[in-house]
Parts: sequence; C-alpha cells; structure tokens
Amino acid sequence: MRLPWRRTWVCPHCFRRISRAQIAYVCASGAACAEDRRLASANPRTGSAECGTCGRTTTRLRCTACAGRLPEGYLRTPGKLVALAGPVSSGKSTYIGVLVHELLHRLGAELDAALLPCDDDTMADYHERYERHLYDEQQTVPKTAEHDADRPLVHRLSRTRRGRFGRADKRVLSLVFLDTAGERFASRDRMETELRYFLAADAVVVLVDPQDLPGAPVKDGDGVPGRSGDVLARVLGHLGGGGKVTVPVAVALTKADLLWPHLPDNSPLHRTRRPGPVFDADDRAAVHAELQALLRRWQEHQLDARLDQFCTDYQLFALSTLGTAPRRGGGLGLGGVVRPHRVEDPLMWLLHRFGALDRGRG
Ligand SMILES: Nc1nc2c(ncn2[C@@H]2O[C@H](COP(=O)(O)OP(=O)(O)O)[C@@H](O)[C@H]2O)c(=O)[nH]1
Ligand SMILES: [Mg+2]
Ligand SMILES: [Zn+2]
Ligand SMILES: [Zn+2]
Repeated sequence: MRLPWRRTWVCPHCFRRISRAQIAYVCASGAACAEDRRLASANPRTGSAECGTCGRTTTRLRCTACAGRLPEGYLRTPGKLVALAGPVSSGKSTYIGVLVHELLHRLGAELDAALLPCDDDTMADYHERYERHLYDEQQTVPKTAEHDADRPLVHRLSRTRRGRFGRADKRVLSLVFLDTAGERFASRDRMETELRYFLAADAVVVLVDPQDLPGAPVKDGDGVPGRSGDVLARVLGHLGGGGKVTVPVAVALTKADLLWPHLPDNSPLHRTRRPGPVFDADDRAAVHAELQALLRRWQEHQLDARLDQFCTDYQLFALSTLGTAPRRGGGLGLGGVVRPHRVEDPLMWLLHRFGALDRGRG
C-alpha cells in the first residue's frame, strides 16, 4: 500500500507540522526494539518497514518531535481536527469522559460511526483518567492533574456516508482533547503547545459553565464572572490570528440541568434529539435561538455579540453531561448513573458541517 503524496501533516499530540522525515516507524513487537533508529530510515512510500533489530514488519508510525503515535490511517486521512476549550471547572474532563463513553457504547452504533482510540495506551489512559471514576466508582472526575494536562487524548471518529449513486464517502474527525489543568500556564512550553493546538484546529468546542454567567438563574453558583469571556477571547484570538475566525465554533453551556427548573416546559432545551445519523436543522435553529434569547434576558448578550463579531460560523448549545448536580463529596446523583442530555449535539453539528451525516428526512 503506497502512502499518499503530501508535504506535511499536523501531529495530533504535539500539533507541530511534521514532514515525512519527521515520521518514524516503531517496531510492533514490543519495547525492546521500539527505539531502533534504523526504523526511522525506512522508506515510507511502501507503507511499512522492517525492524532493523527483529526483522518484523510494522506499520506503526510515530512523530519524532514528541514520540506520539500517529493513529492508523492518519497519513492517508488526517481528517478534521476538533479541539476543546473552556475555563477551569467548565466541565471539560466530565465532557470528555461522557462523550467518549457515549460514542463507544451508544452513539457510535446509532450513527453508524466508529470511534477508534489512537492506540492501546489511549484506551487505558481514557479509562484511568475518566471512565473508571464515572462508571465504575460512580464519582465525579477528579480535578485534572498537571501531568495529565500535557498529554492530549486522541480519538478518530470515522463515518462512511452513502452519497449519490451509492458512492461511499469516508469522513474522519480527529477528536483531540487537551484537558488543561489550570488557567495560568505552568510553563512557556505548555502555552506554545496550546497555541499550536488551536492553530491546528479545524473546529473547536468551547465549554461555558452557566454559573460563570452572573445573570443566569443558577443557585449556589461558585462561578467566576467574566471567566468564560476571557477564555473565549483567548481562544478566538488564537483561532483567528488577528482576523475573523473561519472554522466552526460550537459554544456549549454545560451543566444545563441547573437551568432546567428555570425554563418553561416547552423550551427546546428540554427536548431530546431524534435518534439517527441525520442533522435536525429545525431543532438546531430552535435551540440556538432559545439560547440567544436567554443570553439576552440574562444580560449576557455581549457573549453572543462577541461571537457574532469574531466568528463567521458559530452555534450555541446547552448540554448536561451528568444529568444532575453531583452530591457533596463527589458522588453522582440519580442513583450513581450518568444520564447525559444532548452531549452529542456539538459533534452532530460538526459532523454535519464536515459532510459526514446522511441527508435529512422528508
Ligand atoms: N450540575 C452539573 N455539574 C456538572 C456537570 N458536569 C460536570 N459537573 C461538575 O462541574 C465541576 C467541574 O467539572 P470538570 O469536568 O472537572 O471541569 P474541568 O475543570 O473543565 O475539567 C465538577 O464538580 C463536576 O462534577 C453536569 O452535567 N451538571
Ligand atoms: Mg479537568
Ligand atoms: Zn508530535
Ligand atoms: Zn523489532
């Protein structure tokens, strides 16, 4: 299998632009010969290489700039890189934990899409950092540790759309979650990594805690007014590089369960999405308009105004990852069960934007 001609790729771990010369083969047989530099000199044109130590054939590739593994099929189809942003406590870790779980156990089948972790370590990492807390121990995800914040979690979501005349059309989203630990950067290195992260992004999901919006009717808010605006400004600054942001930006209010008691029964935010690999444009428009109206009512219209001014393509979302507020001490409410509401909405919109969903009904 020949590899496609391409000058450079973006490494999904360090977000550096890497050329063929910066991509090396890794022996698949184990750690013993994994660092064999002779692998690096193999010709990538054949799509595989022989390990200089043990002679086995391997197709595993890694970025020599950071040693991160390139996902299977990455050179041929790098896909669209989807990035995640949000201030501390906006719900990033919980979102990652629940969204990946949903994609693996429910949504993947519903959308006829496959979620593939970058490698076995990604799977173990996901379980250790997110899944086991929520689904085994029925606890909230602990605060993100500094050392975890350096390693993005890389998954590939691929879907084959049946196009006209039955033509199969494969689309891939590379979901790259760099789960930041704190607001202030621990190092210059990390700051530069984040900058590269947003520069490389083909789309971004920005999470906002409604408790950070002073006008929102949420009780016992431990939010920080203005925090979301600051993060948004920084992210939009990175994305736009001084000009308008042209990549799709999904801005999602997390912890929507806190808002539900204050919304009328017929609010579109209460509804659930109709299942299936189809984009529901009417529902999307209703939710977006409702959130614009709510922001206006909460005197938070500068958030929407800022988005309108700096983004050519953005949408507002409201989701709940847990379905209810966790108990004091970190136990999950609702009898310990994670009950997500509309967590997939931003992704559905992005899949639609990138032409990965089926044509609408009716
Ligand atoms: N009420 C409610 N709280 C949530 C939800 N998702 C997360 N939280 C809580 O919000 C806090 C911050 O979440 P976390 O994912 O750690 O945020 P991060 O700092 O952005 O990674 C934690 O106490 C979570 O339990 C939700 O859907 N509803
Ligand atoms: Mg976190
Ligand atoms: Zn790299
Ligand atoms: Zn070997």
